[in-house]
Amino acid sequence: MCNTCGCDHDHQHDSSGTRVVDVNQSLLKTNEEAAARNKQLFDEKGILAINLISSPGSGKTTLLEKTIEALKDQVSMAVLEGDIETDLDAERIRAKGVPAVQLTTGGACHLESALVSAGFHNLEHQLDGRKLDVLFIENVGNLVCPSFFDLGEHRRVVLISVPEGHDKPLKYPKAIRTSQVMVITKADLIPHFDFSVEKMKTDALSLNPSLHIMVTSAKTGEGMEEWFDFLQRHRKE
Ligand SMILES: Nc1nc2c(ncn2[C@@H]2O[C@H](COP(=O)(O)OP(=O)(O)O)[C@@H](O)[C@H]2O)c(=O)[nH]1
Ligand SMILES: [Mg+2]
Repeated sequence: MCNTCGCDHDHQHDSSGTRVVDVNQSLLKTNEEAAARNKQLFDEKGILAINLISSPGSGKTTLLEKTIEALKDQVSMAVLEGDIETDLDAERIRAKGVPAVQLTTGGACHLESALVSAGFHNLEHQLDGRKLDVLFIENVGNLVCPSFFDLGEHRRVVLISVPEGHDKPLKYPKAIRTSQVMVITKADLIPHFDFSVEKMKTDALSLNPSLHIMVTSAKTGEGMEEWFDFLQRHRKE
């Protein structure tokens, strides 16, 4: 119940008495409805949709490049690339021989379901009827905003790289709580940082006990098999 206006909703008012969170709630509700439609479409088409979230530079695009190299002959993949500007990441994916559509948010720090829907329809034209097994959605580099927006994905994967520090799960709890998988990336750099894998795992599991945690290095290949197995096990038949 709101103490300011006495209505049943749990919202806040600014200094002029105007309700401030209703707009956000309505935006989130609109997004959730579009996310449900996305998910239904992905289900109908037998596509496993994966939403990758992380800070800029944690290694999302690199993980996708390595995944494509390893699984291209067995798994049909495509990528929706979210960025504020440029189509540099989509170009990196296309260079590996996989269709990619760039979603530029024009300043927004996260992707929303309506943009994903538009991007997916664009992608379908490129696929020309070809069945897709896995759709990766690389979110805008940001560990905060993307956690609030369901895109209709089946699995949300949060990446945190070794140079970012092992304290990040506690500092960005929403990203950890809303993800099913956490990939610790750049494990090859552990010797160069004061980084405790155990501390990071313990903190992350304290926020989300069912989180599946992997430790990987795209550079050395460490842990990559576990990631590939995960994708193979969860793709739809
Ligand atoms: N040492 C090391 N560097 C990596 C690894 N994965 C990615 N990088 C580097 O991290 C930088 C950012 O990677 P990128 O995939 O573009 O991150 P994104 O912004 O999350 O998509 C690039 O210079 C990559 O070469 C890794 O496993 N080990
Ligand atoms: Mg990227």
